Amino acid sequence: AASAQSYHTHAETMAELDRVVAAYPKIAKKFSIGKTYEGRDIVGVKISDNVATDEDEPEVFYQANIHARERITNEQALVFIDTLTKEYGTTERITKLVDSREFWIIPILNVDGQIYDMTSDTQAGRMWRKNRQPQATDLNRNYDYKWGCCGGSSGSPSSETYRGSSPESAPETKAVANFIRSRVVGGKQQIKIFLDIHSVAELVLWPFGYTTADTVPGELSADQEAAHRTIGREVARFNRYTPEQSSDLYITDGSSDDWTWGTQGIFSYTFEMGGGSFYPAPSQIEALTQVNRDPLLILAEYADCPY
Ligand code: 0X9
Ligand code: ZN
Repeated sequence: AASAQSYHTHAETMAELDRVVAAYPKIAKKFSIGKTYEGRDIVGVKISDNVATDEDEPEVFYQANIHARERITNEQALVFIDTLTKEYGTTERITKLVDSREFWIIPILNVDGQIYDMTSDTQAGRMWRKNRQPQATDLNRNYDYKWGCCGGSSGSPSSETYRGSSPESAPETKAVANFIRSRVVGGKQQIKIFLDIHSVAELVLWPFGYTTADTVPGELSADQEAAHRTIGREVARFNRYTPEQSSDLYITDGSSDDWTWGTQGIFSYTFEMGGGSFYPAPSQIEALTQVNRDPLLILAEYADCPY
């Protein structure tokens, strides 16, 4: 079951996804976006009514565990997948969402890093962040928008925020970007909401991270910019995280949400979950994930807002 007594290993996560798609074949289907550096599949679950058909419905994309040690984020994705499938047909709000959206949810994006972090001699984990290329790359600095332009990333492979040798030099970044680009149908991006789930600072962040400017002339309308911020502030009322533009936290270039917002026009957010450390006690999993039940539903509900 998804409400775990302990953190899911990668193998347990894959088994959980298999269980869900076997139990709910009409609304849940596995998909792979490609392979990691070490050759493992990066797997997610699509959830929708008529799940085998690409219907004309607003799409929602949630990714977790881009940073290896941020274990609670995988649990968040699994709990949400469990919620959508288990409550379909019984909770009206969820039935409506599953019927009118296509959800793409990837619980572990940084598969190699997550396995490395968890395959530790001690219970504590290795405090690993990046992927597992020989020049290990911070996937959240490797996206192809303002890459390396402005700060918060490093050109040094030993750095925790190494941006990689070029944009999308990490296979994991390239796979997810290719997948998101593939959702452009008839010239229109079908994904309307993007969320990258991190821990541990209890924040709701929105782009841009590369600049402190709160509007970017020529790229998006003032109305779009305002709606984008308003949605971020609204969901933060439910998880009680602090809402802010990501550059208010610190400058970052090449991050996931800057790319999805800046190049795809997708309303994009980053959550930093709580727990006080990268390895909160397993007994905290339920409470730490429960606070995001409404925020994850609200974001999906906004996928049809007319912007
Ligand atoms: O630095 C990061 O990648 C994120 N914090 S973490 O401690 N989880 O590593 C924050 C990223 C904030 N910036 C953007 N989302 N653009
Ligand atoms: Zn992170």
